Amino acid sequence: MHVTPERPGISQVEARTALFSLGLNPTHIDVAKFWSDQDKPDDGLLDLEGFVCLRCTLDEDPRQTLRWAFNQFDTNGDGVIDKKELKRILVTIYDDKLGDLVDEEFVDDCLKMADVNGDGVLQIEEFVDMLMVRTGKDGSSATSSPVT
Ligand SMILES: [Ca+2]
Ligand SMILES: [Ca+2]
Repeated sequence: MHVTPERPGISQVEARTALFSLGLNPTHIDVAKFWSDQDKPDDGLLDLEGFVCLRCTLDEDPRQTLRWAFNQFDTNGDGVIDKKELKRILVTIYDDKLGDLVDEEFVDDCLKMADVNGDGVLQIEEFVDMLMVRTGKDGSSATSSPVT
């Protein structure tokens, strides 16, 4: 599954299939409940952010989910998140469709903060650490080993 700007979301059936392929085993009821929690009609489509949330609710290891999300956001598949891809992530996180908050400067600042090795793009570890800190699930130092 790959959500792209041309394809804004996935259906319940696709979400369940995608979760199976990721090694999870959600029931119809789990997925349907998530849909109703999100206030979506049964045939409504889930966007990428919603799917990441759905995965998080079913998965006990958020780092695994974030690694998976990294691959979804790496839309050109070069194995790193560049500035353009990061901008899309930030717009999603802050739900900033109007672009009031997420401007070039904001993206630059976030990139600078997260880009630990200074090569101008985000490697998977930098991406995971950035979001772990941002979501408050792991406030520990970015250089320590994962908290279990
Ligand atoms: Ca990329
Ligand atoms: Ca980097």
